[in-house]
Amino acid sequence: MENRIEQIEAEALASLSNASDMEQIKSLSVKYLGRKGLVTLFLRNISELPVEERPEAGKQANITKKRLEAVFEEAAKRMAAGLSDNSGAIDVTLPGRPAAQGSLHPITTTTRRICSIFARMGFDIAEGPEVESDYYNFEALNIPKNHPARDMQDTFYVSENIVLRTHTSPIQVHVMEQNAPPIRIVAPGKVYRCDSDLTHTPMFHQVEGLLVDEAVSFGDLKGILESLAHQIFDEHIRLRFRPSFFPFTEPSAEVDILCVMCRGKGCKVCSQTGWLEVMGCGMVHPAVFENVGYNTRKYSGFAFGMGVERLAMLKYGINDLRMFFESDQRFLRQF
Ligand code: 2NL
Repeated sequence: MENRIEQIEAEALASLSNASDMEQIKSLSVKYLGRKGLVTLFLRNISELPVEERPEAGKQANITKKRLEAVFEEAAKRMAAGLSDNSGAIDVTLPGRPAAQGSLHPITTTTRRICSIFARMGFDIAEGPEVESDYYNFEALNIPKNHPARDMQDTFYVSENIVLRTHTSPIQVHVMEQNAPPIRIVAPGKVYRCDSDLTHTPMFHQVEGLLVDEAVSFGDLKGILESLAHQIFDEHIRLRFRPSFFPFTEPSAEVDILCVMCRGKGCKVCSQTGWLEVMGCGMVHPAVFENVGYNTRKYSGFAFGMGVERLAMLKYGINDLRMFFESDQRFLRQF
């Protein structure tokens, strides 16, 4: 008779392992554990067994009943949770969950593009800290103590002598301090200005460049920047150099490109001028060279700086700076 209850249990477990929906689990539960179920009937009929067999048979049947109750409950739970394979194994034939594909931020793409264009022209990529001393951010670059760029309204001060860099130029000062000419570097990175409105964000991205060697001319600078503009926009794009002022370059110039929207006819994007300002540049001021210990009679150099957000907006036709900072999937997915 002990064999009979073992038989019932084995049969119940085998049937359960083939059950493929909740309906089947429930009907098996009724078949074995219900009021007229096989286990229930077995227990009820124990009184008909020979007296000496009853205690052992009762004990066995109760163990089986408990075990089956637990197994049925677990199977029902797993089925309800959508784990249809109630044997506990993983169904390797199920298709995998699709992995969402990310994409690079347009600022990253644009920065990398600019850097790779310069890398092909023989420039190294240099990086540096975003928190800088007043000396590297201003003093070494010939920005005097009373210069408007140092005002509290433009610069985030960490303490009296420590600032969030307002440009990536300090990277180049570090490189010049530690290396003799010739120098050919581009310095990409985040920069910070205490400024926030429709066209300014407190953090934005810059790429600056520096080339120092013997007999470097403004003509070299023009050639390099023209090549850059041709590669970023197109080979027919025209450049215009307008005289300007930066404390760290002399002479200095602002670089315009022919408006990429209207090709010079005049439109909303270029404020009817036909030109777009895209960067600043110039020949490195001798005072900067003196600060890093370079011989100003032997060496000359040029430097330039551009805002990555502005270039990316022109390149991709984005008309709202804030799009770059909102992490909106519908915007980012397009790149
Ligand atoms: C702009 C203008 C510029 C520089 C950056 C530079 C760096 C060193 C020495 C001299 Cl170490 N100059 N950088 C020069 C001219 C212009 O940036 O409009 N940036 C967004």
